[in-house]
Amino acid sequence: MNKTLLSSLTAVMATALVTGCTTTDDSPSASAANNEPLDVVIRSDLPLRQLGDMINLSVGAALETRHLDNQQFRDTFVREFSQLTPENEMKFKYVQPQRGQFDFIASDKLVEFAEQNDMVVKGHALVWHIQNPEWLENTSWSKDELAAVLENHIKTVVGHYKGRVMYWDVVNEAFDDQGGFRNTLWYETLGDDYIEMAFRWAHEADPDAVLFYNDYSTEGMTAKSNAVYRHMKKLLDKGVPIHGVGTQLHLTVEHQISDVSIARNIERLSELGLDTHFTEIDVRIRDGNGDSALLDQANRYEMLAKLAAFYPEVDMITTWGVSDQYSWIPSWFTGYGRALMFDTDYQPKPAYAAVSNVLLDAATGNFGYEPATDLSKVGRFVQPFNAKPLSSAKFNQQEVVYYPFAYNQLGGKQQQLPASTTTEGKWAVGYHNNKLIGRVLRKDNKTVVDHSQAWENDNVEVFIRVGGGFWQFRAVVGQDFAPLGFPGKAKGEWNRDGTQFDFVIEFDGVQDLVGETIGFNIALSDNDKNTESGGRHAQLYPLTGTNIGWQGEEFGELFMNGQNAVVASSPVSAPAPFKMSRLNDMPSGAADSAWDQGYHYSFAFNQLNQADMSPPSQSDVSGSWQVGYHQNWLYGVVNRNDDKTVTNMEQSYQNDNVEVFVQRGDNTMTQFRTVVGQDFESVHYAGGYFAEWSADGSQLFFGIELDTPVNSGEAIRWNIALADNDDGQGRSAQLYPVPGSNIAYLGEELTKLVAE
Ligand code: 9MR
Repeated sequence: MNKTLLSSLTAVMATALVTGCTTTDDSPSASAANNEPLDVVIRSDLPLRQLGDMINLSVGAALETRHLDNQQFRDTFVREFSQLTPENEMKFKYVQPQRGQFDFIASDKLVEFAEQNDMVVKGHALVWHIQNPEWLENTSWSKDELAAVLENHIKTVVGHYKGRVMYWDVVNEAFDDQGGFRNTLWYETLGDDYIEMAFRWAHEADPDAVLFYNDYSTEGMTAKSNAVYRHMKKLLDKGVPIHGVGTQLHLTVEHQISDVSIARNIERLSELGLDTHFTEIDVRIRDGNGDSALLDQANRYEMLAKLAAFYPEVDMITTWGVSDQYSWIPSWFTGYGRALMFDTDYQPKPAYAAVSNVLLDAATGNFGYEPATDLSKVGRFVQPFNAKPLSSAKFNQQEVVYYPFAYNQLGGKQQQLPASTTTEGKWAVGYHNNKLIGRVLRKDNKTVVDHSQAWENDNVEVFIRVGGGFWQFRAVVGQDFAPLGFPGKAKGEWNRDGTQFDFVIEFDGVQDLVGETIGFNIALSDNDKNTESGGRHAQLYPLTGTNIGWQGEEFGELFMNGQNAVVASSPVSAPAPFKMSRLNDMPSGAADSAWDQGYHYSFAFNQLNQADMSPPSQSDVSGSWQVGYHQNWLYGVVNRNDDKTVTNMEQSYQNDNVEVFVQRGDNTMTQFRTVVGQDFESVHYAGGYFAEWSADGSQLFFGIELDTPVNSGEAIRWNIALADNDDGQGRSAQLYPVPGSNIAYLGEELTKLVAE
């Protein structure tokens, strides 16, 4: 490579890195939402409640009376918030501890406190399946008796606060995650009519009260939010007095929820005349995660504040607590905490700054945000791999995320992992300033390094694409990267037995990689033949594809997580999609020979372990999947290896199961679940569906009917997961074909399946 070309490549690369111009986004609004660096300096002197008042937004928090004894808590709450939700003390168990005996002592205190401090109150919650008194739970009620109990409860409580409590969560969490009615004490005896009755009785008791349905996992377009939408529409058509839907938003920092999905849900509820409230916001952080997690958290808060500021239909947002000193999170989610906007010393966190700045901009006419309206604009169908910031220029395995080598791109249609005895491995990349610092861990029963063609030897290859250029770095086992025309520095080093490879790629002309999303891929090659008698049988990548990384194609993405870093709002590289093959007939089952011709893919990423997504050992649990289509049906096969099958958990998702996520065109996403040995659970879905397991649970054959025939070349949004529970406690693994944060059930992080 000549010198001029070399320096111009450096320039291309440097510009791309410095300006972030590696993205092409035809939707400016989407990039305004996600792409600007986060501002953690609080720009306004005004507290949140005043900023909120300027745009007709109530900003509130949940609390208990005991918290008010703490001066710091009380000062912060009164200064910053204009809305109060009783976290527990208005629930059935507390206001009617004995049948017919109401106790309003605690809840009265909260309502009086709100009145003294000019706050609006949202009563929470009239009807729920949790926190009910024993007398209610332990009696077997007739339908009429239970209806009378509920009517008396609602009318007494709402009547007691008539004119003082303006908003009510009338019914809480009435749907399950699949979109069916949750089987609760209310539903068991009263059927779904209790929802309608509850709203009517609340309205009779206070015709001026604003009445809400409240639930979780309903913020975006999900099976559950579909069910809520449908049911609200049905009740409104019957004239039931419902005024809004609350969505709770108990999130984790790992969730990369898109504003687009939330926006669409707000809009469809608005078409029914319903407001949306964000009712129980918190964003929990794993203990031990560093400051960058606070910034990720601030990003989630910022997105919610933007949506609230943008939509007049969102006129109340409530955090589930005030400070990290008092929060339900640590006792409910072991190992998590720090979910709120104030820390345990009542200092505002970056999340506070993010919300304050959004409200300030909205109040002063400097608000450029507009949510994209089209889901297809979010073109990312594999989550970017995460490179975490390293505290020094040394690889530190406590600070990175491990990912598996998941697909054999040399296998043609047999893309699934070969048996673990031939080769397997995992890799992780971090960064420090301008250096990418990575490690590959490799297991291989036979090392071949003396082939005359370097690429036929056992080796590791790293592919990066930045701006206009791409580079391939190759290190044969035992050797450094072969020299190539890379305008920075690259160095690789193997340990003595070839089980560990450490590398550093240093970019010239850039100070710090933080916030960059670059094209990336990495491969582990295996040759098991004797010298010169043949080539590699496996080249394993974290992504499916056709082994054309060396031609600059089929790159994934690597995101430099860290301070102020936000993933580029549209993909910088497009990995190859998964493929479904055309079938001439409906297959007779998992053994049908038609499947031999199809694409086989791995279940490779354990989304339950966000620090090491590589799957457990193949004998513990492993599997492959494939999909074909015939006319308007999708058919699929799953091969499953599992040393222990658990199917007796009460929560069906905690059992060994397979979940399939399908979203076609403008339809909403449907999640299908089949526990090993059983048919798909029933879901709200217009078409047919079935799941059949072999007697030993090692093979699943399934079918899903679509509304119209599949067209060749058509892409559907898709995901599939294999869950494993080994000890009857909780699942140890949930394996997907792509990395992510286990939120496919929210309609998020779906991948792409293209018809051959
Ligand atoms: O934060 C509440 C916690 O103190 C209670 O112990 C718990 C009981 O289940 O309820 C918590 O609040 C819930 C709210 O009422 C409804 N949505 C989910 C909230 C978190 O579980």
